[in-house]
Amino acid sequence: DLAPLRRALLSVSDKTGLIDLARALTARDVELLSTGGSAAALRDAGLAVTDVAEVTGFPEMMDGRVKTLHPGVHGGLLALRDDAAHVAAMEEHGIGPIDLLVVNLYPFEATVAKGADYATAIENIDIGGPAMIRAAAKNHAFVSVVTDVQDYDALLAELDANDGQTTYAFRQKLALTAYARTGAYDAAVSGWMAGALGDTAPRRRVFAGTLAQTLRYGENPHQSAAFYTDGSTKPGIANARQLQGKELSYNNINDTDAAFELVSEFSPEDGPVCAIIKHANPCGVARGASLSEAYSRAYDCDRTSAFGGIVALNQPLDADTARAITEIFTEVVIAPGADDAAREIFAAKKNLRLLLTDGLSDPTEAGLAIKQVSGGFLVQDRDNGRIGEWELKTVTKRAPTRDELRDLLFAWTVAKHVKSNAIVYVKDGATVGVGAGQMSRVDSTRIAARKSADMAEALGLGSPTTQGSVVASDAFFPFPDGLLTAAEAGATAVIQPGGSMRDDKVIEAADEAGLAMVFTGMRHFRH
Ligand code: 93A
Repeated sequence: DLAPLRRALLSVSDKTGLIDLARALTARDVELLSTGGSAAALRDAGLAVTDVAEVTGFPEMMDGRVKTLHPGVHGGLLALRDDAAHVAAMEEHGIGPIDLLVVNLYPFEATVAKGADYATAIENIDIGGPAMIRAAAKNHAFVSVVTDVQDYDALLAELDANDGQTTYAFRQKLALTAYARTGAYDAAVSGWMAGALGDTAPRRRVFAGTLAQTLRYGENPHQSAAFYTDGSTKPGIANARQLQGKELSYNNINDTDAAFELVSEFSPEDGPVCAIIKHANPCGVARGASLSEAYSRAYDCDRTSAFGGIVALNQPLDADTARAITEIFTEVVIAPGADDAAREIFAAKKNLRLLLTDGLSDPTEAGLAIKQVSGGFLVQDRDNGRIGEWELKTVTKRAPTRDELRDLLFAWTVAKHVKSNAIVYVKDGATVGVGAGQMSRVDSTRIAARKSADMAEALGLGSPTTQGSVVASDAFFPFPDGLLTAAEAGATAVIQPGGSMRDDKVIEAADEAGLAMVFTGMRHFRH
């Protein structure tokens, strides 16, 4: 057991809670050491404080770049109190022990998030803070280190419960938090530099995020879970404002992200688009003359699956659309905005979650996709590939008509967001059949067509909705069978990457069936 805390060093950029904490420490006869701005704040509050400059014998210098980097500080943090030689060194050099370190770092992440210029970002890289945090955390056998304003209360409660000291277990936890903080901090610096230099190669990146939210549970109730943000300030799930409804679950976050990333492929200038997502796959995506029409056409693709789904819109939610959405059970709606009338309609549905993003995400933006495997991470560039109409290669005798071409590109864009093997039938700017996540491409083709036929029957239509549709495949058809299944279902045109060993056979089959087929030369696997 350690003697009660006697000496603390407080050096914080975020002064939240500082005075209350310092007061509570003073009341316990803890001597306060502090750096420039923190010391001034403490003095303003009438508290007694010793300047670190007095401890180091040096003034803070070089615009504050060198304040605490001195044996007078680091010796006091690192000395082993039960080691005679360490204690002798402290005495010889006039170094007093520091029992508690309270530091929060220069706000590097917030500074770069605000779009600071290069020099400002560099100036906001904290050096002395992380050095002290790492020193104190290493010496957690004797020293408590607090790096999070949220932990001030817990620290005081711990002191109350343990005669003015912390327990070893508590200090261990603080040390763990401290190293997580300095690790994330340097990761943020490295990530910012990668962006600033335009060098986002996965091999030079480290990954660390900031804990944004502890989730009630993970994918299943027996899995604990949390949400970490990477510091991005762009529109998207991490920065969406939730206006109403219960807290998002792990699956909600995953599905809502999938929905929003998909709908963000469609610029608002190209007209309203709605995507409905279940289990991270779209069960309906459609354009409409109005937003509510886009919603109802997306809904008509697969009404059964849309129940309890996630709805994403590429334009602000309006009253008509809000009314249509509230007719069935929906988990989450995400949109760039919502007008007052729409908000009012939603307000009556307390459980419906509404998220606003103030914009769409940029599908062409570079980024990283990270996946965990046993014992490691797989890292790749985000799939920001897009195909323009001019890049398509017609490989059949018949070229697609204008209408077919428009639908082919729509189907291709949707297929990019469907788990492989992905097959997407589209007619008049609306999906009419989606086949997702099958181990065989021909199965995806069949399932999508069958679901479409079921839907046509439910809607009381005479013929399957795939009649006169076009079809997209996220990867090449290895054999003609999948393509012929689509032709049988009534598809008239096909978009796929091409590149199979048997492309000639597949093209021959397409010609025989009177299909128009274009190759993209780009694949969109999504596993
Ligand atoms: O520029 S620094 O890296 N050099 C230092 O020696 C140093 N020591 C503490 N920044 C340093 N700090 C940081 O100053 C702390 O991490 C904290 O964020 C900030 C507190 O400064 P002030 O008390 O003057 O507001």
